[in-house]
Amino acid sequence: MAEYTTSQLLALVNGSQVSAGDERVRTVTARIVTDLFHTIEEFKVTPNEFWSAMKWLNRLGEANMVGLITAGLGFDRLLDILAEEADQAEAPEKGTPRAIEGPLYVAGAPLAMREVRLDEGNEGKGEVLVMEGRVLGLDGKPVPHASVDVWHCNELGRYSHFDPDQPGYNLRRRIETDAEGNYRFRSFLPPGYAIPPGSPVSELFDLLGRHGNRPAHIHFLVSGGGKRALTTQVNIPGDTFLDDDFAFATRDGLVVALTKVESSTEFASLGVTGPFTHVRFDFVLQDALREDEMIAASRYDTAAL
Ligand code: MBD
Ligand code: FE
Repeated sequence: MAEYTTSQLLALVNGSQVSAGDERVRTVTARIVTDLFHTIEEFKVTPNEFWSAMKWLNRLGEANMVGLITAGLGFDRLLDILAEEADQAEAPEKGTPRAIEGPLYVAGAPLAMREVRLDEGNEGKGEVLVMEGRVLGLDGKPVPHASVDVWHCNELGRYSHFDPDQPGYNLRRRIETDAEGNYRFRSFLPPGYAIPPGSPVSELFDLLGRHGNRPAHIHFLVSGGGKRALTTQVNIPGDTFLDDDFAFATRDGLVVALTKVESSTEFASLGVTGPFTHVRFDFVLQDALREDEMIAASRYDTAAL
């Protein structure tokens, strides 16, 4: 039995120990708990407010939306900025900029050699896009048989796997480049993304007075040749949210140039007959500093547990 002041309670929470535990986990947890104690005290957070927040956290997890709020509160971009700062000394030479993975990647998409119709089953859903280019090293040499994993949202801004109305791996493919590092695919110009209305994430965004829009983008996970695997996104120019992305994920150098083509026989193998939009984009991979950097894996696959 004991009576505690708030600071005595905090010391007990952070100091109780029956075994060594993990030093790093202890230290970081102690800091977070301390900051929260202080926030609750300083702002006189009421029990109702506190339990509303806890209820919200549970709903967030139930909705599998933790990865959406981390993006919206800037954590995903923060980790990228910190990774690049840490990189600065060891690998000052830069390839294609990285961009956040986001919460909507799914591993194991169907594999195609050199080219693919990413829009299979989505014909007529938007402006026809042909995107092509090469995977290169920093030395400008192609990376033969590189892997280009590509995914984007459907015409309603939703991603397969997370949207029950789409077939598995809709708008998700993996392309193996040819011996010269070439890839190409046909799809359609996707719209932007908006956080689902009526979700725990949109509730918080409403209370913060923020919008939940992302500009139109296409995701990539590129790897091969013993280079550092690259997670990135390209943006489609002209979008109103290009410099106002709720996930703070857009970057210079990742806005592609669109070329309108009236007719061409060059992409007959992709079923392109009428007018289409052409995009050329080369992915430049940096040298890997460590072996684990070569592995193309989603952030959740890489995470422990
Ligand atoms: C997306 O489509 C996305 O790319 C990110 C980073 C966050 C939410 C939705
Ligand atoms: Fe996305």
